Amino acid sequence: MAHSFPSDFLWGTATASYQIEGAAHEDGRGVSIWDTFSRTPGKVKNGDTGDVACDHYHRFPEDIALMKGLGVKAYRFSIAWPRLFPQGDSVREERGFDFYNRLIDALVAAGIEPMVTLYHWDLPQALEDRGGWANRQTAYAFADYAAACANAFGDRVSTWITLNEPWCVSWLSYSMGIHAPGKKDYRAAVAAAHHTSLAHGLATRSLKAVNPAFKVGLTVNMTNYINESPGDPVVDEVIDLLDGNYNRWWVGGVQNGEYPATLLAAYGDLVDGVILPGDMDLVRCENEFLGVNYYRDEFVASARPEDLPLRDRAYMPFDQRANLSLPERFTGKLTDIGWPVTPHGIKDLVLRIHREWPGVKAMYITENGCAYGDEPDANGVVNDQRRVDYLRAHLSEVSKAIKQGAPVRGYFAWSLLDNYEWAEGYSQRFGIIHVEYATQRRTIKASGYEYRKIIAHNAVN
Ligand code: IFM
Repeated sequence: MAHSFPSDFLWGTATASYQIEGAAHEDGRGVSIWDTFSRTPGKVKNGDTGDVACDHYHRFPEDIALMKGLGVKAYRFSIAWPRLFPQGDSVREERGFDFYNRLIDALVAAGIEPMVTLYHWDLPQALEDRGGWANRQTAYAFADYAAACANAFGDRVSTWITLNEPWCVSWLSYSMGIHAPGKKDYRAAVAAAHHTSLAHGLATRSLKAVNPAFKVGLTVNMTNYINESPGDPVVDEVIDLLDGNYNRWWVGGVQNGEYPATLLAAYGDLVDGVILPGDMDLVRCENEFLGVNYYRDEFVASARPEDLPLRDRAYMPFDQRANLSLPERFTGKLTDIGWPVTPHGIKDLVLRIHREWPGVKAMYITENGCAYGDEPDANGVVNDQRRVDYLRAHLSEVSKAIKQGAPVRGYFAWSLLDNYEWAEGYSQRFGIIHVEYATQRRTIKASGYEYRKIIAHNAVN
């Protein structure tokens, strides 16, 4: 059965600056927290850094030609803040602005809509040295940076994503210590969770002050928490807190000016002096869309004594009372990074968003994809059938959700290219285009050709 899409559905691909650009020391780019973190022994697999990555800084014309060949209509990329403002202050680096001008001009010339993410994790190190996202001032610095981008690129860019995955920016980075800056500080993570919300609200206003017709949204990573131990009240309670922490904090903040009450109670006095009077009026804002990144569902089960050693993953005190996503309990397929393949989850999620936050006018799936390590065969063909299956299955579910009323307006495959997968270094490949890092040779994978077909037919046939 064909799963079709509306005629104006926006087909895109997505990347992020630190993951693909390379040229880390060129044209006056300042040091970012990922330059520092990736050089900290033990933090990133094989000590990999983004110094060269996919060398997109020099090879973007080739990458745009590849996108054009696939029939891609829009490209979601991020701007590296330290390329424009190396110290995170008001001192500009014009060569950084020149790079993004060249990139945007080339996209427009190719008939591909540029969709800009302003923050995909490469914070100027100078700002981190003053507390990073745990410091309220970073939200204001971000709003100034957003205004500078709007003034520089707003004649050609009309759709803006403020931050990518604020949950990762706060919890993965300041509490779990897995991403830069690698802190394990619960208090700092709570502060970062609020300051990223505030940054979104402030930046939305500074973008709209430049052009009220801009379309502005936040991209959140969201999931469905599946209860594996129905009847255990502790699991119900933990799921409510996890869901509040991961799914409801940012969407509820932006839409309704409210954070989940049970979560605020769990954070207790950690929010005192962080959420200031009037803040929630700044966090709540008018947005044209919500960006949704979906990869997999999560499974939560009652704690078993034999699982205890695995529970060092817990990043919040309340998380210690149940087991989250233990892969050994999942009987379905896993991708190479160990994530369950749960395509129906993308439909459940967007329908939930539509139901619970009717104020969300439109959604873009700003990321969806999977890690599989398929390499070119003797004929140079990359037959990544598992990614073909993943793509088709998820898009079929998106099509069903749209038919059931979810206002999903576009889909961005993660990722255009194999790239730097953060703490996993280059060990995980998410691209629909293979990159041989030693030569920078690009090879369209079977999934890339499948995506081209889907775009051309506007349907999964
Ligand atoms: O590679 C990342 C991306 O930067 C943010 N979202 C998830 C992707 C896969 O882990």
